[in-house]
Amino acid sequence: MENWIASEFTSINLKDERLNKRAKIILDKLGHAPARTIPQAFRTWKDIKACYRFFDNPAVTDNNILKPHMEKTIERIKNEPVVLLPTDNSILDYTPKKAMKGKGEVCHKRDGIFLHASLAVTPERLSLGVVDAKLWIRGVDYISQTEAHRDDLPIEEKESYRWLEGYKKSCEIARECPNTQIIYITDREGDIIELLGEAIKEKKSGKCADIIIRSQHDRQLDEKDPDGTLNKPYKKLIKTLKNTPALGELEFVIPPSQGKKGRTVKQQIKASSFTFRTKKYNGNPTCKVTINVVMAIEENPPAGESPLCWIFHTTMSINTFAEVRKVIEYYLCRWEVETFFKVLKSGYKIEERQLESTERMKPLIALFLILSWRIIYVMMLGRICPEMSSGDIFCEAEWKSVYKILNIKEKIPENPPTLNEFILMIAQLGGYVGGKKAPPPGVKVMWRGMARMVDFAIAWEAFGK
Ligand SMILES: [Mn+2]
Repeated sequence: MENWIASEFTSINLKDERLNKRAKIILDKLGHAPARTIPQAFRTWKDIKACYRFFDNPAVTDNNILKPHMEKTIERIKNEPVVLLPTDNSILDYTPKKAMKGKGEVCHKRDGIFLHASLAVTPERLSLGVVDAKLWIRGVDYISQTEAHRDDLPIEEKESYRWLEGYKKSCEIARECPNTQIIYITDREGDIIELLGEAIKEKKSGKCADIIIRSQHDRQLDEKDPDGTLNKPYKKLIKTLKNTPALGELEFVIPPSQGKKGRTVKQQIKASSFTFRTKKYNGNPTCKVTINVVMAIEENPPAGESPLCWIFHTTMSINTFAEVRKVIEYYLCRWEVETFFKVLKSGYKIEERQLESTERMKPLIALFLILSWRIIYVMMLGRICPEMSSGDIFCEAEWKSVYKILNIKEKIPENPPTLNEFILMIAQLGGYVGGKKAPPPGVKVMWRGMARMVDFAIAWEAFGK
């Protein structure tokens, strides 16, 4: 078994020592076989049956599986001065799995499970682990409700409450890690007035998580508009922000994609504090929320291009250009949670897997969340700590077998290669063609390479060195 699994699962408690042991074996086996089904991964009928029985056990829940990993993640967070918690929602579509019980609607005519997860990431984009993961199924009454009815529900009963729960969890982590600044990050879906209000309230009461939320709504400000009309007497956020003087400029290059040429983008950076007037705030009419807002806007896009514009709500300070730039840079790390979902779906093929019911799927998905994190973690660690020894991350059978396969005529060195060298070797096994100008290996070659590495390591252990 790989070392990291034993250490990641030290505190696992499924109320039965045999189940604890089985959890480690299953994680190890599944990790070895990114695209293989359970029967392919376990080979013998006895092991396959033991695996299915494991997921049948009521003590085996997604929360119990994730708990030890989350505890380890908290330990890793404590060593960092700043940790970002990008959060997102993802659809696990099980429509073709007709026999799977307990599914719910995920979008029009499709059914499956929703996953709402927060990943812990450093500003250098090293992913530390999963700190929050909710696997949930939409109730049947949702479909019969009208949109107006859903709008009127108290926030606790809305589906969007998950974004608020994620923030509350981030605050708990912030209090558990007193020396780390924790920042909760969401895309436009998190632009919910109750969430902004909650973050402001928490900020006043002491140690909590900060937020960076991409804005979705052109909110009404608590300022009379001299050009306003009887129906629209108040100023609006976007127009007012546009008229704010710029603090500075950001320049970057967007690479070409989907038939579009790449181009250089110049954005003006603006920031100010605003008070929003809200129509509804958890049942209270016209409540006011004051929060910092950052805008990055392309004022002169090339002809035919629509201007690139981002607006963020944040509790972080925005007094200087450097501080504002940090808000934008941190937001861009949100991409890591997308990568994480990509590994889960394309790498570990989570939507192609099937157990009897969604209740049994949940702990299986939880195991794959841990494995998906691991791939991203190792890949980024190689970029951030290139000189670290690969022996700290990989076992002897792994690094030695890979070295030998790629350098068939050479003698295996006494000391393991550096992590960076070794990651390039794994990537090579996954089909990566390096070279001076090549970008560093991505997740796809990594999961392919790691799957092959594990097979070599097994052979290495079995057939001698
Ligand atoms: Mn989203």
